[in-house]
Amino acid sequence: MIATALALLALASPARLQVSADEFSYTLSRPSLVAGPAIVELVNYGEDAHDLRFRRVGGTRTYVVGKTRPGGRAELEARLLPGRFALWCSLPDHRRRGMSGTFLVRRS
Ligand SMILES: [Cu+2]
Repeated sequence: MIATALALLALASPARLQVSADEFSYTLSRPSLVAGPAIVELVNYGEDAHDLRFRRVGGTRTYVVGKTRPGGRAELEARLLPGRFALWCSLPDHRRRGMSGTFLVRRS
């Protein structure tokens, strides 16, 4: 009974991914998360503004976590499909300077 309740609780709570930004790189809290509801949080530890965009490889939708000032944070709730996602900062020149990466969304 308790196991069932815990399983339901696990299903109800979204997966979380924290992405820390700095000049000029991202650090991810985990390399993969389970498909379904997710909260992606951008935390800016840098001295410049940064944002976060990500898209599933082969997908068409680009998710946007808006520009955050130094010390700021922002988050986005989304329902993610399984696959590999590419992420990047859209501020001029930041992607080329190293602000990009990938993460994996795996089937539960
Ligand atoms: Cu940036």
